[in-house]
Amino acid sequence: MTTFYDVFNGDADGICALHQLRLTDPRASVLVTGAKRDITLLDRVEACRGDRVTVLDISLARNAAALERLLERGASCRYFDHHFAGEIPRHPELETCIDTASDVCTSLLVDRYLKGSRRIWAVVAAFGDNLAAPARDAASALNLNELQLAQLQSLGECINYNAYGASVDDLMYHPADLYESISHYEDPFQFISGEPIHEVLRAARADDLYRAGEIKPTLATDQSAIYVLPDSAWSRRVNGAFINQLATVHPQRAHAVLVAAAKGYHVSVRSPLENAQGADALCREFGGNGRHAAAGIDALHADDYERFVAAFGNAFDQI
Ligand SMILES: [Mn+2]
Repeated sequence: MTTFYDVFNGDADGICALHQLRLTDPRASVLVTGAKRDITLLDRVEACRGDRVTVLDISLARNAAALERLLERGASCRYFDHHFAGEIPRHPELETCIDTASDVCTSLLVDRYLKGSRRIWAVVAAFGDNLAAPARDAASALNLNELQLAQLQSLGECINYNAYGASVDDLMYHPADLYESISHYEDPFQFISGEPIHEVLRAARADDLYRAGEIKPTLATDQSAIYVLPDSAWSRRVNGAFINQLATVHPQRAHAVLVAAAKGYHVSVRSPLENAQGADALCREFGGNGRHAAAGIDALHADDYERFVAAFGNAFDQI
């Protein structure tokens, strides 16, 4: 008996990528997901010969050992992602669709793979990943009006907001449950009106953004700004939405949002939207990872704070 495993990032991009695939090819599957920062998800999969594993929106570089183990056991794997991959292994049972360009997300790669058949969910995901221009490009063939586009943008942002937290305990909905609710809807507008989820998340996100908006930057120039949020659940939930909002309001500026934690900080970095480069290289210097446009550091030690501030300035203030 073949068991199907669907392994996906718990954010809008991961959920919408899976939704597109399963609308096209419905399967009962084992769902493996978590908070956005739970990216070593392949470790949790116990697949063996004949099983089929689909992996969505988690870095291959961070899952390479687990992937190799699954392939050695005889499972076949399909891998869609837009994060830094490192060396991509070659194996007859591995199919990869990996593109780290700054204007794609995993759901747009799945859209390409499915030749646009579930395009509207890729639009939701691209908005969720703060890729508004690619989202609008992808939507251009769908004949949507501005109000509909705004609803899809809000849905993407809300699903994305739900994925932020130190662990799934911080989240309003477990991403597997959220996917399950969405999986019943081919039409995102029917999901918005048929379930309370969008409204619950929209209100919570607005509250959290209001609190974040009260915080003054620790450092701000024309080219970069750093914000430090307190050690609290609302900070951990909102930091992604907050940094995406900052990036949109100041497209020429790079941003870092630090959330205080027990021994230091959780860090999110966005390159300037108008020059989406540098975030990943900066974060890798401090043990983090990500994409050219958006990257992060799970645990920046408090002692490294000054060094990080200097490196952030070097990366973005002299372009
Ligand atoms: Mn993504």
